Amino acid sequence: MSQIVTFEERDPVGLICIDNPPVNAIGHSVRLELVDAIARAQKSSSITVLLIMSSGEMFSAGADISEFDRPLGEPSFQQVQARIESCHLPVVAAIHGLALGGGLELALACHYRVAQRNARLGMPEITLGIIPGAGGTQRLPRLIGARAALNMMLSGTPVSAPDAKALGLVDEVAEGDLCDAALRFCKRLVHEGLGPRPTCNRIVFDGLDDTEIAAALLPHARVLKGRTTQDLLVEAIKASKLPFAQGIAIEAALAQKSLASRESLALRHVFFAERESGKLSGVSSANARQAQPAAIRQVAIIGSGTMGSGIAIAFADAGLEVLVNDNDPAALARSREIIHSTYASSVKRGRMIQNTADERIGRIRNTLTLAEVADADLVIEAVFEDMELKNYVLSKLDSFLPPQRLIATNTSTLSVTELARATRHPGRILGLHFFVPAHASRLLEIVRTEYTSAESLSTAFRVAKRLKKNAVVSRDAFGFIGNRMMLDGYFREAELLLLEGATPAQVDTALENFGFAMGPQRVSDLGGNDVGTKARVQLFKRESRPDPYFVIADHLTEMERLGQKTGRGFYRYENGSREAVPDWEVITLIEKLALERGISRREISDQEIVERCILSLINVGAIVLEEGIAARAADIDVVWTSGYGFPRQLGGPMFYADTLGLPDVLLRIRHYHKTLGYYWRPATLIERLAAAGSSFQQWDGSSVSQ
Ligand code: T1G
Repeated sequence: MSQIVTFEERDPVGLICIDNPPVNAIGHSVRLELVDAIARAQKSSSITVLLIMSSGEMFSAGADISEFDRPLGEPSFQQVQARIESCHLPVVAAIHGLALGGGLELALACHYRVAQRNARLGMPEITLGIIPGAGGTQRLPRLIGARAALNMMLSGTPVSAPDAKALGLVDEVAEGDLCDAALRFCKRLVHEGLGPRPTCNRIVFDGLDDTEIAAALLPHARVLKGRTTQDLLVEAIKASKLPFAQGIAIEAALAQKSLASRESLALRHVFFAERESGKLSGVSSANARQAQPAAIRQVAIIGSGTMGSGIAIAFADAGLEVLVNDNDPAALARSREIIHSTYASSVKRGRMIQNTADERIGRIRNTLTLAEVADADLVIEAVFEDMELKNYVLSKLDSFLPPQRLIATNTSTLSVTELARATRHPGRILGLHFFVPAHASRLLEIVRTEYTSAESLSTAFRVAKRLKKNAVVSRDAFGFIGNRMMLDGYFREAELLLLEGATPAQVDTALENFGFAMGPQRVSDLGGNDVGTKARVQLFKRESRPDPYFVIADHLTEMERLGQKTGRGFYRYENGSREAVPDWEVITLIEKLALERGISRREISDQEIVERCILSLINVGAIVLEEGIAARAADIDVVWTSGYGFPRQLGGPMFYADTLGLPDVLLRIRHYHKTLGYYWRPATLIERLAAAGSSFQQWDGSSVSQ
């Protein structure tokens, strides 16, 4: 069995190195071998200081998350750390790349820490719905204070090595080769006669009263909405004031509680779902898996509207050269303004320094000449949503770009198959469906057709990874995955509830209390009701839908109530504010539309609103799986949690359905099928899984293995 933890003597230093690719996760075998290496070091007569470091990309991404669903084998983290902390030799951790979660906690148990200048150190456990469980809530406050420790653990965002030094988290920021710098540091310790310095013996130098805790929680309120992990975290950090043994016992109990929580099960599901969805292996045959992605250095965007400009920013942010083409100089000028103002607001919000903004803007060039995109490694068409225009652009590109060069369309409604079929090389055409705002939304739907080649798919996956976006493959169909479920399920039901008596504010509030970042009517007003109407007109060229299907939104568009951009939509927006004010004119319109359709209006409970909107989402999601449009239920969860604001702590609509239990889900869907009509016909997949006592997760396991 290959060793993942090695030990060598470099007198007077004992060098322990972790080598567990890809992220040096500290799983059971790493803990076992660490204890063994420490024991060997302690037996050695020649070494007087111990150095722990890792090879590969990073120090460690923490505990092995894939081990969480089973009892953790001995030695535990605490046992490994006790060996380090009580070691009679001074123990130094040398940190490069990332030291996250249990990885940082391992370093905290060491007596000294040296970090490479570009290293980053963080406690991201809260993003997994857990609290640090390897002493982090007890040792970090002892090093940097309770307030700073709470902030680091609430944000989950790593700090840079220089900031860590300023906080007192690391003792030295190393320049140049880390191993050399760390060995020098160790020898200096020996020379200066500096011995072990157990972190557990330190005292927390500051306190945390309720005002400070509330102040610390405030900046994270939006991200932590509907979450509970932060409460356990505060309790654990408060315990750091107690003697270490007591505090660590309290942390262990709270960590166990967080690990068993539904919130953590859901967030861990999303963690792995996001990693699985981005793999070709999940969506193609064995030989296709060998397909080599093309190298992408320069990207060209055809069409400089809002989406085109946002996509250009996304690629510039990823370090690529971008060429934006449009045949309208005024449009190119407007695009430039959008790009400049987007970066200006990032600088203003302190998310980026001016130099970086200038450098990225500098990477985006405009051209009026289509032929100039010939050297681009990838060309993305983002012109107006019109089949004829897109066909013209793709045929033009197809006529002069080399046959293997990937051409993508950013269409959200049109048939990618039809667009591909109109070219000479349909295999190199696919959809790259970005979401508004294209530079910030984490979701990218990769739309494949029956022609799409494995090379094109593999290149698209590489592009998504480079853009740090969650890629999800959709077969080409009406609305792909996300919009299909939104239109035929979630938003549709929201509109019908309005016709039956609920108000826009009631529907939005009910779903925001459920956990959505923003309710459907407010989202529609933000994106523009006209955008929805135009998209449906295009979609209906593929498949139609019977009335009432978005009659309210389409009437608002006719009335020029387009949403925030016109100050009136489902709500009124006074003087350009984003605050949604209910508007009786809309209620009057809804009452009229309901009367015309013989729909009787009644009191509707928030519970019914949430149930109907979420169950319709789940039901259409199951149909999308049945039709093979999405490959996995977990992919649908990635689409909705990273692109449509579905609460991550519920795991996405399909995972949520599993937590409700498919037999109960089916029962309620059948109830609505009886009371509301045909479009609530239960998906066969739900009927099958419920009858078999199975779940979407099990279905994924079986379907992927097919
Ligand atoms: N455990 C197990 N597998 C992990 C892992 C981990 N901690 N981190 C990454 N992987 C796998 C991942 O699934 C993927 O596998 C591969 O590594 C590459 O990851 C006790 C309890 C480090 C920033 O929350 O944020 O410590 O798909 O595709 O984009 O208190 O991974 O190839 O088979 O994401 O370069 C706390 C989680 C754990 C960090 C790298 N740590 N990881 O991103 O690569 S809880 C975290 C990340 C803990 C203690 C507690 C990212 C990354 P595969 P990747 P990347």
